Amino acid sequence: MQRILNFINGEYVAPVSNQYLKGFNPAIGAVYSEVPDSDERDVALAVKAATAAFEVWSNYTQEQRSDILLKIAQGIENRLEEFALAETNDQGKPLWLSKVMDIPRAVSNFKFYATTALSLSGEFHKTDSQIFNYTLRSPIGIVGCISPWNLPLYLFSWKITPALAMGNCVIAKPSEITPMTASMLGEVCNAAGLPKGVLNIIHGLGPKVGSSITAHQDIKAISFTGGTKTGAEISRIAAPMFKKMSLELGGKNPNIIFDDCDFEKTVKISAAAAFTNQGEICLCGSRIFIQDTLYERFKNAFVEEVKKRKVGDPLLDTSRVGAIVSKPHFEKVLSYIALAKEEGGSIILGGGPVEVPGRCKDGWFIEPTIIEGLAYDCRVNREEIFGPVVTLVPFSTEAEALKMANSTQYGLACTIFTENLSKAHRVAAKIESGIVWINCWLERDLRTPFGGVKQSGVGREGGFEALKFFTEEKNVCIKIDS
Ligand code: TXE
Repeated sequence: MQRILNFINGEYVAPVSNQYLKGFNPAIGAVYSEVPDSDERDVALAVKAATAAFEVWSNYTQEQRSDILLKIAQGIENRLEEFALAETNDQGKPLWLSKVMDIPRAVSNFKFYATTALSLSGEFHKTDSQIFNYTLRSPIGIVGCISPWNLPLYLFSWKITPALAMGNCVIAKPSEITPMTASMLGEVCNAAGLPKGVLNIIHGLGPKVGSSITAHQDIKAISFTGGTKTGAEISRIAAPMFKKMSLELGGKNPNIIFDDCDFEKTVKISAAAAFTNQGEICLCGSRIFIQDTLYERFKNAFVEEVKKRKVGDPLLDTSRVGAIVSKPHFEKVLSYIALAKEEGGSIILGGGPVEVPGRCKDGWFIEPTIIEGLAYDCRVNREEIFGPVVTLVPFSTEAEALKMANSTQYGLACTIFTENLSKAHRVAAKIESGIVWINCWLERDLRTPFGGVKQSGVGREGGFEALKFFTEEKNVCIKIDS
């Protein structure tokens, strides 16, 4: 049984409560770790450490901070296999995916912000020959970073690295469902020379210790990724305290396929967009809209392509779909498949749990599921399922596709497949989302603004956006007497 501890002031310490939550390995459906059940007392200790550290860290030069972040990146890279296995055991995703996506991206996040921070410049405006304006940018102070269970270290690092790069101290809370790799990061930070108290990692329940972070008066900004409902709860506490907030929330992303698409490529990319990471990525294309002239051909080819995505033991390289992250989420996803039948849908592939033999016989696995025959505005097509479940909906005109695609409360990402450039740009401009991929999916340039509209979030991460979020800007105007 692995006991996880909080990482406060550069040391691994037990929660003040000395109480622990059960940590599960979803592939075997069994408890394998203990997770601190922290509360506001642990937050208070972390804030004390962060306050003392801020004076030191904020006075490091940008280059000194960047050097340490680059050492942390190298430290993770040196232990990539170990981090990847820990991620898979905690989250249930295939090990090969942890190795090629999650952990390498965490390394890239540290490298990217370590280097991008070196080129963030201020502004200068010359009003006239005697009046000049320049901006000064300073760290906010102590910030809170709260991250989810689907891409644990990938998103944990995506939040803390811009904050650290700009001289802030961080109180970070990973999901209690997938705490392992965040916990391991503490020792890498110590080895890299990150001063103690700069990064504090606290584990525990969202409504308990997560809300204590949100509510703490000395924590001046909150960066959150998770469910829309949780985002609203965080806002309810933080908004009246005038805290800066970056909220990356849910999605119900449309994948719009026109009959003039590159067919083979579209089928393959649509399958990846639907089922990568068991469909547990906020950017997954879970509502597939196909032009009616292509519908039957696409449906048949898509089913055949998805059949290749074998569900299995995440430790096996042959497994394309791993375990669902938790029993409650497993049941939530199955409940939506049941709802789809009630709403008149037809299950054309999958539709239930999978018995994986051997060590995974008690694990939580669901077949990649494809549903057709649902109204575009039914609950299954409006609500975020966040699992290996997609729907197919035909459309006839571009206008109808846009109407259906834009019909949900979400607006995070969209994929469009067409070889007609004018149509691609026209549809991209009219889609209500923060991110649009044309003839591709999940191609990521970390310099680009990342985030959604409507109930998919507030603000943008990525590039200079994230660095500016974690700083305050001051304009200084000087008049020189003639
Ligand atoms: O997320 P939660 P969950 C969606 C997906 C999923 C749903 C809920 O639909 O089914 O959100 O997933 C912490 N104050 N996404 O329950 O609850 C919590 O401990 C402060 C999309 O995992 O939002 C965890 O660290 N913190 C998303 C983090 O918030 C609170 C990825 C996320 O947990 C809190 C994951 C509170 N009151 C889920 N309640 C994406 N956009 O990628 C919880 N937390």
